[in-house]
Amino acid sequence: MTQQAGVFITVEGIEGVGKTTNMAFIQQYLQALGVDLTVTREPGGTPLAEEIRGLLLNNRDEALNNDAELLLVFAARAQHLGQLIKPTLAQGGWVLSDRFTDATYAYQGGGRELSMEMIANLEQMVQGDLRPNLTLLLDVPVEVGLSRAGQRGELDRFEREKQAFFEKVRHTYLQRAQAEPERFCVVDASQPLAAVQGDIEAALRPFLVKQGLMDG
Ligand code: Z5A
Repeated sequence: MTQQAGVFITVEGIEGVGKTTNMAFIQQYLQALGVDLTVTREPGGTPLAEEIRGLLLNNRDEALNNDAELLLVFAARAQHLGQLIKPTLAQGGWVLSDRFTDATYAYQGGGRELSMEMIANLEQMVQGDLRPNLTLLLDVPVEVGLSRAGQRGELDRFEREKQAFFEKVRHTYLQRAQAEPERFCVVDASQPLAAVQGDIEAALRPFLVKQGLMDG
């Protein structure tokens, strides 16, 4: 658990799970309770980190080396932490981020099969002891996520991966949620949107009670 003054919430899941849709719902829900909220995303969140996001997501002729991909993810994160996340938390603000380091374990560790130990070392180097206070993992079977994501326009570099890649990503996310049940809430995001949002609200409530924002 982090020692910062503010609160750090992350939303995770495979492509097409509905993160963008539900981030907006969570934002409205928290702001209605009077939370001073900063909403951000990874990779990205600052102008420079958004440039690194472009390097990670855009398709190009030269293949991106897996180690280079991992280091770019953490370079963007170091910038995001230094410029936005840490200063906001230090001032007692709340940060809601669309993805964070669980995505690195899932995509680079699970999907690309890079060493989890190497990721843990980079996590410690870049973040120190800072970890999210709450992580909402939106979970759907891979076929559902890919079919939802496939209805959008051109596919980015990750979206071009095959189903087996996303099965490993999903499996790693679920393993991490099982290993840290006090931090993670897993929501079945294959349900109709209203039911997903009902479950998100139910997952947030005990956390908000603990933060003193709601009565138990
Ligand atoms: N990445 C990485 O490799 N390592 C890292 O450390 C980090 C990231 C941090 C960018 O992420 C990429 O970066 C990501 C991993 C990698 N891979 N990809 N691709 P991203 O978060 O920007 O990209 P994304 O995963 O594709 O997210 P997205 O585009 O924002 O999709 P989404 O937020 O999960 O879904 P959505 O846009 O909200 O919903 C998709 C569609 O489904 C849309 O039409 C909705 O209306 C619909 N939808 C949503 N919920 C429902 C329900 N419940 N029922 C029916 N339809 C629904």
